[in-house]
Amino acid sequence: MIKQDSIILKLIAKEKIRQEEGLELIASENFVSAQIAAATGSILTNKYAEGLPGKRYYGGCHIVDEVESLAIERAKALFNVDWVNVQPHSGSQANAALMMGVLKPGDKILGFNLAHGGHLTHGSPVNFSGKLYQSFFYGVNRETGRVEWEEVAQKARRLQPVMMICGASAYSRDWDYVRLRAIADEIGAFLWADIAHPAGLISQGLLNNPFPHCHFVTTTTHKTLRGPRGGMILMGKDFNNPFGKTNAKGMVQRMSTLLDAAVFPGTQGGPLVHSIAAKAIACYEAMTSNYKAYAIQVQKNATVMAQALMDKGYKIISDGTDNHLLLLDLSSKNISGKKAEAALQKAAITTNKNLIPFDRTTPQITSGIRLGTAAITTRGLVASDMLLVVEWIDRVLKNIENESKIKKVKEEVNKYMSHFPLTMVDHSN
Ligand code: DSN
Repeated sequence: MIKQDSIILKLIAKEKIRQEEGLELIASENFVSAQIAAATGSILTNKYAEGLPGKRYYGGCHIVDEVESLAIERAKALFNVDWVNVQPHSGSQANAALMMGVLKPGDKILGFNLAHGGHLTHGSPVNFSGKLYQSFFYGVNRETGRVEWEEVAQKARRLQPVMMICGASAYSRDWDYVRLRAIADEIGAFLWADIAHPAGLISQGLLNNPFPHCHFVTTTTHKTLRGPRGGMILMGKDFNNPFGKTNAKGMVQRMSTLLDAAVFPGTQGGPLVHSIAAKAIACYEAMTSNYKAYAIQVQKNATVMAQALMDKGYKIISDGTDNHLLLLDLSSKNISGKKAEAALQKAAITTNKNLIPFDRTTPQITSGIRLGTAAITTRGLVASDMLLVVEWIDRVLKNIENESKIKKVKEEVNKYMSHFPLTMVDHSN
């Protein structure tokens, strides 16, 4: 008989309390439904299933074939696309496979600067993407805090990258995929959108749709999409996704063979079937009216939170948000992101320190914090609650050295969140 690992079980129980009692504002986190948690913790984790449905390298895959086929079909229906690979273990793995499938080592890529809100896997020199490929970056305009498309066009013309990348981890504005595609076509580049953060909002038509314009799209499944930790690679419909100027019918199918091979055996071994099952459930949930209402509320909550912070005199990069997140610039308050994150954590408000564009500090210190509404909206908080959340943030930041005032905020947060128990989070219907 296997002895229970009481140490880890206790730690899980403690973490549950931390999640339940606190205010989760990390923009990339969310709370999954009971059925997604059950699938993630299911016996499907026991199965090896290298290959694709119907084409496996192991026996006994007939049931997991059904699981993966369902995940693929649901993801295709949710995003209205032609092709999906649901096997990437994470967003980074999806991006690694995509780049391996499309690029040769040494090819030029043009992505959004990590220091302005981009992602490590879009060419950062400390990441495989900046080591294997020649990476160049565009950023935001210093005055507007937004990506200016003409600046991107000028860079793209000068650098002639093989692939242009759009998408971000800490950028609160929408992307002009039509404009970016026109730039890509002008220089004969591929266009790739990484929608890891706003995927859930995009799936509900609340932000611009990348699929008709981008050759490739990658995403995670655990942020606004509210599924298990994991990634996917997708391609839009062939008829309006014509791969450069050739308008070649069948290109999606040809590229899909390359990309499937880039996932396995290119960059991964056996897929995580338990996670794929949970992705299937996430896509199912995301096609309900309940999820649509949730996504609308996420966006509304972020807009209200940004405005409430600005009303209290805080600077938000780009002066607002289109999506689920915002970047709070604390440079004029003389508080580092590191210090703000630590003080807020003492009040059970979880955030992450974040570089702001043109930051004068380092990624370990930073001049900002990133805030997101995906998780608190799942807990049930609505627009009027955002005023309270901002009040708490303001009180902590104004009393950053005052332990007793911060403790008082923590008590209020804990009490308030007890009305929104995690066990009540039910995404069904
Ligand atoms: N670490 C993720 C985020 O917080 O946005 C991106 O990979």
